Amino acid sequence: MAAKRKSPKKPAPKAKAKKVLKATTAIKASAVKSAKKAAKGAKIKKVSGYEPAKAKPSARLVLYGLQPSMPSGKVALMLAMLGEPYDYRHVDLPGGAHKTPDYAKINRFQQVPALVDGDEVVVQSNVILQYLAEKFGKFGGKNPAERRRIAEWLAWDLDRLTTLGQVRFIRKFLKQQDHPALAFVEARARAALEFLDRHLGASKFVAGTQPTIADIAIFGWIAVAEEAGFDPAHFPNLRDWALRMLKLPGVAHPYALLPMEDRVFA
Ligand SMILES: N[C@@H](CCC(=O)N[C@@H](CS)C(=O)NCC(=O)O)C(=O)O
Repeated sequence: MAAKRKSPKKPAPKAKAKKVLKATTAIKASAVKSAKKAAKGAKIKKVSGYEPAKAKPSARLVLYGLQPSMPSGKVALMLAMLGEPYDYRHVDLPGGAHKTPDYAKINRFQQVPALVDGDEVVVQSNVILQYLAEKFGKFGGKNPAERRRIAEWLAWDLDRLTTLGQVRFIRKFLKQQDHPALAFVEARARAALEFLDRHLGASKFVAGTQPTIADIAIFGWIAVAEEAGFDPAHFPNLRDWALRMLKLPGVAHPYALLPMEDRVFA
């Protein structure tokens, strides 16, 4: 079903601005609600080290990640939408946990996320999404043409929207507002958001009328766009899409999906 097209950059009139503000608050409120729910339902299990070589592979999925990492958040979102139980391993990136030889055995790129499924180890967030979509037969497209369309968006996400993550990294984590790369990546991220906002003015979900892993890959970046310095009020179609996403079972703000410690999601 085609949603009504809206102008992406038009300054919001007074009534509209109020709606935008409300919508943003709704996203945040939903994040808090789902964080509380997650905290109540999940059992905490302390695990030391990374256990890469198990004699008998675990029957449960194991996700290695870090809460502020949106590539990790995408996979957590997918698992939450699938309603799949999994073991979560917090990887202390600031402490250099990803640089240890044990972790390198799990992810040769020494990054988060990584997903272990028995004997299978899958890395690179969008590849993990494709793996899970195939394994569970959900959110991956119904035919080769749909799967290709979704793969195009996954490639675009990594090529263009990831620049939003680079802006966020420079501003929020490096705290370097005069970093020499900032203007370049910021212009790319803004162009990507404007493009996506125009697209979502005419499409209910990213790759068509149904939610897919294309939406799941993109959602996390949009949820933290403010942390990169982008005002959600400038992207009304994106905001409406995010609210549509939040109505789907399992969807929550990425910060609400992953804790800062190991956990068992039953
Ligand atoms: N293309 C990778 C990017 C993963 C990535 O950039 N992970 C970051 C955290 S958000 C990381 O592990 N950084 C540590 C490093 O690269 O040394 C994916 O989508 O999985």
